[in-house]
Amino acid sequence: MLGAKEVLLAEPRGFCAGVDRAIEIVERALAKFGAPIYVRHEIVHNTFVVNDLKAKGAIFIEDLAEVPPGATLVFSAHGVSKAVQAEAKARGFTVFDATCPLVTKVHVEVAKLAKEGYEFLMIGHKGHPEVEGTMGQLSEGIHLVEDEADVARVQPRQTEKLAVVTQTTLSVDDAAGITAAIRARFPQVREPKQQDICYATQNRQDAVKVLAPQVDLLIVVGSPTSSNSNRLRELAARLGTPAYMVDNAGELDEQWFEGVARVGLTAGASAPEVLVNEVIARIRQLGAVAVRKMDGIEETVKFPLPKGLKIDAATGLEIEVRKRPETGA
Ligand code: 0K2
Ligand code: SF4
Repeated sequence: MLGAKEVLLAEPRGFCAGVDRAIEIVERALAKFGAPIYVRHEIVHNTFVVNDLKAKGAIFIEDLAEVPPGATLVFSAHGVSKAVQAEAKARGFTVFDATCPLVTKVHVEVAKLAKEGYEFLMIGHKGHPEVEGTMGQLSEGIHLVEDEADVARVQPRQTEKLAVVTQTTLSVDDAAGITAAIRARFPQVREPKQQDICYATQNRQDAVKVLAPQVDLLIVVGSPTSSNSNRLRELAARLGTPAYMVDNAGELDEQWFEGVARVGLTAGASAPEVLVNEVIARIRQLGAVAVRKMDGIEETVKFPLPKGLKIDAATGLEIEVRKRPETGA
C-alpha cells in the first residue's frame, strides 16, 4: 500500500472517431480479403493496437517497395503524400485510405489554396508522418515551422499570399503561440477558418487542464510515438503536476505513487480503453480504493467507412451507398 487513494478519470480520453475508423478499416479489410493486409505505417501510434492487428494478419511497412504486386494496402490515419498515393496507384494495389477525414480536410485546404497561388507555413513536428503527408500535398511552397525561432528564420518566396496550416495533434497552447509569432511577422497571413487542431486533441487537452490541478500525479496511457499522447503528459507537467506516460500497466513504477492521494488518469486518442482498465487494476493493487469519472463533454463524432468496406451487421452483406435518384423536386 503506497498511499494512492482515489483515481480520477479524465473525460473524454482515449479513442477518437478517426482512430476508431482507421482500426475498423483494417479489421474489415482482413475480414473481406483475408490476410495479409498491408498497412503503410502504424495504423495509429499504439503498440497494443499494432500488435493486435499483426496477430490478425496485418503487415506494417514504411516503404511501398515492401508491398507485393496485387496486395491490398491501407494508408494509416496520419495520411500520406501525393507521391505515396501516386506510387500505390501506379503499382495497382487495392487501396483503402484510413487517413482521418480531419487530416484529409487539411490536405484539401492546402490543394485549394495552392491553386489560388498561396504559399504555406505548416506548424508541426519534423519527421511526423502527418507532417510528411500534409507537406507532401505540394512539391514546393510549404515550409515547416516547429517553433517561434523557425518563424523568425523562415523565408517564403512571397508574403502576399501566405497561409498557415497545422498538424492536427499539436499542443493547443504552443500552436497559439507560434501562430501569434507568424501573425506578428506576416500580418496579412491567412489562418484556417476553423483551427486545424482537431476536436479530439482539443477536448483531451481541455480535460487535462481541469484534471491536473486536482491530482498529485497524472498518468497518460499512450505510446512513445504518439504526438497527441505526449502533449497530454507535457501539459500536465507544465501545470505543475508530476506526469508520466506509459504504454501499458507494466510500465507503472511503484515509486511514483508514494505519498500520492489522488491519481489522474487519461489516454491519448490512439490508446484503447482495455489498457486504461489494466492501469486502473494496477493502481488498485497499489492502494486505490475508488475510481471516479470527471465530468466532461461527450463526443458523438463518427466518420463513415470508405466505399467497399461497409458491411451490414445483420446480413453480413456489403452496403452499397447509392445516390438518391434525381426527382427534380
Ligand atoms: O498523435 P499522433 O498524430 O502521433 O497519432 P496517433 O497517436 O496515432 O493518434 C491518432 C491521430 C492520427 C491522426 O491525427
Ligand atoms: Fe482524426 Fe483528431 Fe483522431 Fe487524429 S486525433 S485521428 S485528426 S480525430
